[in-house]
Amino acid sequence: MKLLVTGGAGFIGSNFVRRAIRDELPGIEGAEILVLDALTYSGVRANLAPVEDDPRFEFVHGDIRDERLLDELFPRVDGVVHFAAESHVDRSVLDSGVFVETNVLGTQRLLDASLRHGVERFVHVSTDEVYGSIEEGEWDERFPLEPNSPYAASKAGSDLLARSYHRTHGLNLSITRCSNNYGPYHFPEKLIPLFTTNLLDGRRVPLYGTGENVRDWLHVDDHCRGIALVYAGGRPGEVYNIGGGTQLTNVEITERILELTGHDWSAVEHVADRKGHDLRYCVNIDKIAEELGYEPQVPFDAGLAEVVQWYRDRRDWWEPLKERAALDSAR
Ligand code: NAD
Ligand code: TDX
Repeated sequence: MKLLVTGGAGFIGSNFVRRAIRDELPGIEGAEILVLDALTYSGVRANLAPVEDDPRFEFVHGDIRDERLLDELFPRVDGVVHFAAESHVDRSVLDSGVFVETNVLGTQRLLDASLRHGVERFVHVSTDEVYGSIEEGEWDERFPLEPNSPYAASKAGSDLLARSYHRTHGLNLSITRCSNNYGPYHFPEKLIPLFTTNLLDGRRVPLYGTGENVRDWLHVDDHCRGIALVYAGGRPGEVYNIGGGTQLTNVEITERILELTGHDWSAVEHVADRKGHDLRYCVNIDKIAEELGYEPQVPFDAGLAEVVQWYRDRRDWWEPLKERAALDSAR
């Protein structure tokens, strides 16, 4: 079996690829992996260094919107796991154009190529942010989609488009909607890696608004295991929530990172809130648990401590990325 993994040089996609090649993902053991990645600012080739020389691994530098390239690659693969996206909410607030281009148009190009070349299976990696924000209770997969940020709206567009290719064309496709991930190789613009690396450098961290917003933090290993289970055993046309991590307010997660890096609240700068900031996310995971036997395995406190240690050890990975980001924003 050969899988096309789009966005395989990003945070979650590269975790999926590294672990697939090491046969750590249930149901897809032995799979060959062809990564298609445009290496945007968040795509980092070094994320794939641990598997670069494996005969089951291949990398193609290219864009999911490039139909000619897709026609070259698709005859060589059996299935698709689609991670590639613009993924940062704050960037979508500043400029949403590329979010529509990549997340909506790019997904449509992949879906059409899948039909043209008769791929056997497609998993579309969506997000819990498509549901919007929920003050209390949990979303199950039947909740209406009420995305609030342009990022979430573009993901909802691609999620619904993916669903339509199953309903209209019978494409063997399932959709995953996961909560907030954390782990190594997380690009240092998102809360956990930004705060950790700033604090390791003795710099302050920007906490938006009241800090009372709640996120459900799941280790990236658990997310990727859930995706593999859905690829191997999920029902066509179905959506599967993935989550079941640890619910924390931003104040609480900040407190833990401060402790792990040896700082106190004087390192925190209270800044203006994110526009349209979702208050709370909370997914119900009964469906994937009952149908596919999924449950999260990484305990949050141990997982977070390991991740902070990873950032201590891997300045070689994150320092150049932060320097490049600083140069880009100065332009
Ligand atoms: P990321 O930004 O780290 O990685 C995105 C990858 O996609 C990068 O390697 C980038 O180069 C690539 N890419 C972007 N545009 C491309 C294009 N046009 N053609 C080919 N490649 C392109 O993002 P991530 O956090 O790893 O997220 C991966 C997926 O998981 C996304 O679809 C995201 O919506 C979803 N998701 C993320 C989270 C989270 O907490 N990070 C949670 C749920 C779902
Ligand atoms: O500097 C910051 N200060 C701050 O208070 C940043 C970057 C974030 N925050 C807050 C905003 C959120 O309430 O922290 C929370 C987490 O923010 P992000 O790390 O940007 O994640 P979020 O907006 O929740 O979205 C993430 O989870 C769902 C991913 O980036 C998405 O790709 C995924 O779909």
